[in-house]
Amino acid sequence: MPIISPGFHGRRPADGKKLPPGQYETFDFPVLSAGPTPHVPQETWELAVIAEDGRRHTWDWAALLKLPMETPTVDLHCVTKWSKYDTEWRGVSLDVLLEDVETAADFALVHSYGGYTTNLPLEDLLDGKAWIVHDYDGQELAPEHGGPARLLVPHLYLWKSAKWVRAIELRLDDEPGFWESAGYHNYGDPWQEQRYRGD
Ligand SMILES: Nc1nc2c(c(=O)[nH]1)N[C@H]1C(S)=C(S)[C@@H](COP(=O)(O)O)O[C@H]1N2
Ligand SMILES: [Mo]
Repeated sequence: MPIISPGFHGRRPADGKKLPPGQYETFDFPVLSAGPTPHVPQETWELAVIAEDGRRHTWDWAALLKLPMETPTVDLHCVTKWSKYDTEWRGVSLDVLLEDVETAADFALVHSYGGYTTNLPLEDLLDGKAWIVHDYDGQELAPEHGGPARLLVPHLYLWKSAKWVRAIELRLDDEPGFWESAGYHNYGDPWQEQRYRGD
């Protein structure tokens, strides 16, 4: 029997950071989409934040670009076990988009062009933990990776980072999204290895 010490998860990324349990490091950028890539021109793109009372706050492409931008460098962890370290993005913090939204909601259901959805607690979108990004590695975000814009929530498994994001619905109750309804974990913390329901 091979001797493997507890907590050994294979190679460590070069900068000495740990990998979450069960993950391996990859250097390419796999594409994982549940359906075809929707074509969303910047000219017709719109992002809506919809409060629980139905009030909509919307941004078109020009309005998005006028907001203060951040350049997060983050690690990505996909439930299919690849992790990609030190990815560089450019986009708007959800703190900025939610600043003027009056809400008593505890949950968010994120909607994408093409019909994909994913849910998470609203607090996981706040306090510098999530962005709407439109630029990856110094280039406009490619359509297969979610361009024109995607949600980026790097502290949760990557299925929560909805590509082609269209709306963030704020809710008083928690409504499971696409993968969450199909048996994935409702929360999806990679450090707790919350891959599937019951983990
Ligand atoms: N709209 C949409 N967003 C999505 C998905 C999808 O199928 N549709 N797949 C999710 C999953 S499971 C993963 S792992 C990541 C993959 O992002 P990537 O293709 O840029 O690597 O996007 C997430 N966001
Ligand atoms: Mo995924």
